[in-house]
Amino acid sequence: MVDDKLRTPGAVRDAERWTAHNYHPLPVVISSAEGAWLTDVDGRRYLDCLAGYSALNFGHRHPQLIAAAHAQLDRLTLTSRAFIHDQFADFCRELAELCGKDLVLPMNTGAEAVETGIKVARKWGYQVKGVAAGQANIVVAEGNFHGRTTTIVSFSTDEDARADFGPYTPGFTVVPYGDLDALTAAINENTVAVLLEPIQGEQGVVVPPEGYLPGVRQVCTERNVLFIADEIQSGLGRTGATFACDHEGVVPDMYLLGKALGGGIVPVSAVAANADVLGVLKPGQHGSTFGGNPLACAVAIEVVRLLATGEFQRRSAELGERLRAGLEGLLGKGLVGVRVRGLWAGLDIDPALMSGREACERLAARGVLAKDTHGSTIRLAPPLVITEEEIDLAVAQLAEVLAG
Ligand code: IF1
Repeated sequence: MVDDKLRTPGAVRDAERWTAHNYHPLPVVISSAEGAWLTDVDGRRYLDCLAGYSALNFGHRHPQLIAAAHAQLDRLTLTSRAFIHDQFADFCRELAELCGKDLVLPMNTGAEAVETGIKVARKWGYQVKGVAAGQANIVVAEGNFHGRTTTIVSFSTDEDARADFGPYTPGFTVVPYGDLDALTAAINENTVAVLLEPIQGEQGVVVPPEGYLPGVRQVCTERNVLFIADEIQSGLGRTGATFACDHEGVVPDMYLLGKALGGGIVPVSAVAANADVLGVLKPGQHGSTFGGNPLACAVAIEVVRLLATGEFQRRSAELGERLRAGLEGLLGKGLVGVRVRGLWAGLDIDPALMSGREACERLAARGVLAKDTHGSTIRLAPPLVITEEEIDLAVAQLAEVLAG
């Protein structure tokens, strides 16, 4: 029986009427949120197991982050980089220190950080490494997801993301993810960088073989190639460490950061690298209107300070083990694959049972919101403020969905 007093159906119709259909969202209309919980327009509550694709690592409306935003809103929101503002140096310094790098270049979206990394690597290749003009090449991985610009989708291996957006940007070589020999063989005198997600998010939380990242680090050092780690989704506490690269003691030449850097409040992204790399950029050669704006810096400073305590990394590591135990208990009970790193899980559902989308629809009906990646794979990425009881709740609801 359809309850005609519900506001959701009308709100879903209105959204569909007035927007391009570049997404196929679940028919859930959120009106408020706090911590790990969302409330829809009809007052129904959901446990958030997507966290804005890892942009909400600190939960919805974290008090310390909201307070910083409110305070800055009442003082100064935008200057452009034509001038300096009083939050800028603290943000860049504290983020550089968190990364162990000399310099930070702030942007807004993850794709802008990726594009910045590509441009800096190419310029470094010509001006420092001595690559022939216009010949710079960057090695990337099959199954990559680095954003949606025309250059980035030029090296995507996902036809949905790439088809009919040509002509494509040249200068990229795609190799199988996790295959160090193939990556090494792809490096030549024109290679300026290797660009990788340390764990592939959209591919379904694919963790590379032990030793792969250290091997990439070594070959990049030996061949004078920049190792660019896209930690936009894997970074900032998600995997149980500050960066996913930390798990194998690997330090890339460039960290690409985004999503949670903005605390789930404002878009904030950044490239962190040493001066011998970021120093190739001179005034007028790169930038953006909102990159490094006062509001973004004020929020991101608090994000960096939350991470500096190590509390969220510890929570993610410890609670991630509880999540892993719960999910591995469902292997053979509807799950055919489980990959977990901290509070980040990729789950392969038996395709004979249901698709990832169907599983997410059924989870939503049970008050848990998650997102499928491809086919019958779903990703769980709750805010790192989730509790043990809430993890148990999510696993229990998934078990019920899989049991049919
Ligand atoms: C969508 C995917 C996730 C990212 C990594 C860069 C970016 C992303 C590792 C670009 C962004 C988002 C984009 C959003 C959905 C989501 C996503 F499904 F697209 F692939 F998380 F897995 N590097 N990922 O994950 O950052 O420009 O979006 O700020 O486009 O549908 P952005």
